Amino acid sequence: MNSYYPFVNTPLPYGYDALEPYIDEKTMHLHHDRHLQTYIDNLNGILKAYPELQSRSLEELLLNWEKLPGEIQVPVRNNAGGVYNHRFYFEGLQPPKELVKNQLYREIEEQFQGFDGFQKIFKQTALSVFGSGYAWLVSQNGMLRLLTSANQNVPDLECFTPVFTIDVWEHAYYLKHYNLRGDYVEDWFAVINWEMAQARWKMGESAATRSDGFF
Ligand code: MN3
Repeated sequence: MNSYYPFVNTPLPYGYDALEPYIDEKTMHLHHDRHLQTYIDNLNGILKAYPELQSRSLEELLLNWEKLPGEIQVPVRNNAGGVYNHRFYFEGLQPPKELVKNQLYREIEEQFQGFDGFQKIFKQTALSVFGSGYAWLVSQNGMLRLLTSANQNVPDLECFTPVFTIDVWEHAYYLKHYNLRGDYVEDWFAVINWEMAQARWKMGESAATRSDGFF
């Protein structure tokens, strides 16, 4: 996965149909090849006119968007966010397989009074996103927390380490689940990549930092 301009749409780490029957092939095609591609194209289009920003990583752009030239602050936030969030979402999934209860899974059980309790509260969180956005499991100083973000906003990467996320924009589920976001959330639980989630959780303490010398 490349993190610098020009950004390219790296292939999914599994087949488009690999998440069936939970997330359908057509949705994955449209979601990766069209929706994510559009954010990548838009971000490259913006940065084309700002060569001084082309050496900045995706994370740096997101952490420092308020220091960017005024006219591109919101477009960079939206489009770099769209790239980051979609990559994070897609890479956090895997074909359905038997659940291995790893350390992260057990930590969730402990911090949320059981896995069923966690699923319930995560689903409520995902349902609470008004309109389009994401629900996240993040860690902060060893504590797991649930967050939501609107549109293509990214959680504050300086404070939180994202562990996994669900895209609850309608384009992520409408073809299969219609308006039933809750059913999509339940299906999504079957395709979480627990090893990836655990690796992200463990990387937590090497969190990104805002750079004072951005300009
Ligand atoms: Mn999406």
